[in-house]
Amino acid sequence: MEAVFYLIPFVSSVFSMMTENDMPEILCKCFSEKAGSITIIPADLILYTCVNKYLAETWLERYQPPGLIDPDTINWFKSLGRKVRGQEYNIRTKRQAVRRIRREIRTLTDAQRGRFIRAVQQLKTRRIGQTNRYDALASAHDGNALGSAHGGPNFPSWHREYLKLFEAALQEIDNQVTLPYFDSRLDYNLRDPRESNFWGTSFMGDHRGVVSNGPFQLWRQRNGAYLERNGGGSGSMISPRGIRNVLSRSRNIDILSPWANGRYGLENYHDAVHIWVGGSMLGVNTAPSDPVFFLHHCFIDYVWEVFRQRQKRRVDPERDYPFDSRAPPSQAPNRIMDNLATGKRNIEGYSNDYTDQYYRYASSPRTCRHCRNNRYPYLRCGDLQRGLCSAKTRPVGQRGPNLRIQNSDLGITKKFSSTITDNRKTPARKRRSTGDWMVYENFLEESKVTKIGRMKRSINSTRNNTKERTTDINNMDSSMQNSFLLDGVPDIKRWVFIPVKIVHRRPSGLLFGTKVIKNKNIVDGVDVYSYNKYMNYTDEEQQAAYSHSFTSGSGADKVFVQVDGMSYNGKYVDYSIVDSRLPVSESVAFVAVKNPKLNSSISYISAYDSHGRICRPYCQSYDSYDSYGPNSNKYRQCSGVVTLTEEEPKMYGEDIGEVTQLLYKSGKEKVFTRSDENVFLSFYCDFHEIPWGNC
Ligand SMILES: [Cu+2]
Repeated sequence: MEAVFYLIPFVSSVFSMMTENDMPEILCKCFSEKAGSITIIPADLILYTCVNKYLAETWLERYQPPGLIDPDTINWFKSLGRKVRGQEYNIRTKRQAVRRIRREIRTLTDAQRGRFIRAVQQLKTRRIGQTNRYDALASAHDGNALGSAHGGPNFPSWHREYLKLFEAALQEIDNQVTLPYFDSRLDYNLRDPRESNFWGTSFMGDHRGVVSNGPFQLWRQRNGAYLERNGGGSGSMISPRGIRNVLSRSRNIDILSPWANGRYGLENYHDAVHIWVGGSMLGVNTAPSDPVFFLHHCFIDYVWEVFRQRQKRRVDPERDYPFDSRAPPSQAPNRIMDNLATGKRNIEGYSNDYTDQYYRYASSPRTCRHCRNNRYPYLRCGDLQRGLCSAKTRPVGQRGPNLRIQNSDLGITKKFSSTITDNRKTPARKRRSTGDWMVYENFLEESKVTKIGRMKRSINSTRNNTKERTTDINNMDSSMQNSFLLDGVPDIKRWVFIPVKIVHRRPSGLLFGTKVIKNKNIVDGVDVYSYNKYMNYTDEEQQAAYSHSFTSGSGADKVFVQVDGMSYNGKYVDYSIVDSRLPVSESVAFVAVKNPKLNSSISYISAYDSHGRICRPYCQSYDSYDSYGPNSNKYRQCSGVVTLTEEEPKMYGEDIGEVTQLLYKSGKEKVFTRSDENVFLSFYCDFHEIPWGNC
């Protein structure tokens, strides 16, 4: 249908086998609708929303999700639905509320948490139809539900029913279990949320790459890929201020997409956690493969419940289902919920029955009076100043195997120890930040600065000068894991690698520790790298960034490059390291796209930094080769949607070595010059302009 025309590549040049496409209309329209919010919310949230919208509307042309049509699964879902209703019936006849209580996972006893985790593990081992129960449930969050359960008024309702099914499935195994929630505000309040006990071995297990410890270690997704996380790349835990923003509204139309785009949008805050966890949680169709999904969504449901309770003073929450032509038609109030087989209509997810009959929430231990004196062994009064609880951190030994990669791990020590000896026996001094710090426009915290012209002041304000913002917290010590899932099969051979050039300009608001000494005195407010005549760029308006994100005092920072299959079902993310101290820093990232040998390989490639800001795509324009020669390396702004074909010249590599050869011709001396004519795509990260062109 609609999607057919995206599959016809727009051939801009016959010279290359990589060509630029026009941006699909769904994507382009979505970007231009939301572009106005880029100074309020990090643009990678807009990217996330719009890419998901495109993927939701085109899934049928791109792939067949497994497991949705399995009759055993459908019957089981129906029986779960009946069980939920049976519960309702019993309760009604006894006229007694025996609602189950859902609690924050850190407030459960070890025994309670253990039972919950064992029930989840049981779901994964007990079979249903062609698969196991866990995967059967996970598969419901795919296909039609991509579009009818996200980006609109049915987001909280569909997920409420979905969580209820999941909980009923747990209760089939252990009747005492309820679904706990993950209040990520408790982790936001940590200096570094990656250190939270939530990622400990008796909770969710580690967040670095393939999940290789904890109760879900080496789990497989329903398509055979490993369960993966890339914690703390970009994205954010949910800030207390963010929740206050949402709760300051009283109508669903003010907090739900597509009407609420900015700081009141519940789904935005939810998205930021999906991005923070990364890996399996990043793709909407793979997200429920991670049990974290259900705990995170349970918290979103908790927040929505608080919102609904507050609504009761003014509005009837059961009738406050916003719907108009801007919302996806599949989210019409009377349409049957997709994929859940319980026969409920979308609007029925707004019914009070859920929390009147089935469950209620124990309030979250947010403030210190709830978590003082070790009342809960996994929480502490972490933010004394504001009196807020935070998660405790994991023991250092539990923070993952690759926290520090030593040479011996790479097999290098042995090889060189006989020839190269290091006589310096003194241990390397642990570098700590000496007060390098930086500020960002507050995302997820209501900003005092909303107008472009006032940004300047915020950067120099005293509030932002707190020494608390140290820079030893950042994501520079973690790598990146991809699933290599492509059209349902995880295999690196289905992908090929392409080089992507990153040109990064120094963001504003940074101050590094290299002080300028002029005429015997320290010059305030500048460092050696910002003290120059080359660019006076640092005070200008720029895109919003996550408030809880930091740049290393060394200047090292990551720019992520993300690939989303436009003609296939696959996602790939990697990063390139840039030096944020420099006025301009350039580097190359390698990302994978669908192997063109497997037919149509159209990908949307985007780039964003670890603070959520988006870079602008540029494509090589070869049509100027007559006047400048073919190596002119002229780039012009483009959509980022590219088609890769098998035609010559080959602009991809089957592995990283082959791509490297594209950039540096073989030969001993030749590696000193990189030839960019084989780099089709480049990203310009100056964070100052709206990164998307007009439709
Ligand atoms: Cu979802």
